Amino acid sequence: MERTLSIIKPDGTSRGLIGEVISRFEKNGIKIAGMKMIHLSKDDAKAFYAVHKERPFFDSLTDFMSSGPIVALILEGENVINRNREIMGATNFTEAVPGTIRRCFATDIEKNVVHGSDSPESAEFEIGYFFQ
Ligand code: 3AN
Repeated sequence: MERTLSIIKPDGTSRGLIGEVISRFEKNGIKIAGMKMIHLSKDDAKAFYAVHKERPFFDSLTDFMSSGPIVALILEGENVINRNREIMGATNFTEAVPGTIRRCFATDIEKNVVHGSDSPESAEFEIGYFFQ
């Protein structure tokens, strides 16, 4: 059994996609083991995305992630880190597999509705960031 962190980003919450995203996880047999709605400050977003601090999109990404409420979810299931990445689709929604969350709902490479941990190490850090 594995755990990962998913986030429904501000574009997802403001566009009424919370239920849609959660139902995709549950229909895939993934258990929701924790859930929190939070409005991150700019500093919170910078701390969460510290791994990207040298990237050119860091300032814009942290502005976006602190622009409205998000929903942080702990997902639990077998191989759930990789399964969640498959359900989300590629970072760039134009390259994402049809039927994935990002392909269906993302509007640009930044506003791509969901986040998901990409490794066991990042899952541990990211779950600990939101759920003490
Ligand atoms: P993923 O969320 O698919 O793991 P990362 O970790 O490379 O992608 O990037 C984190 C977030 O940064 C993405 N979800 C997206 O919102 C944003 N992002 C990634 N690449 C770009 C880019 N080239 N331009 C703008 N924003 C980006």
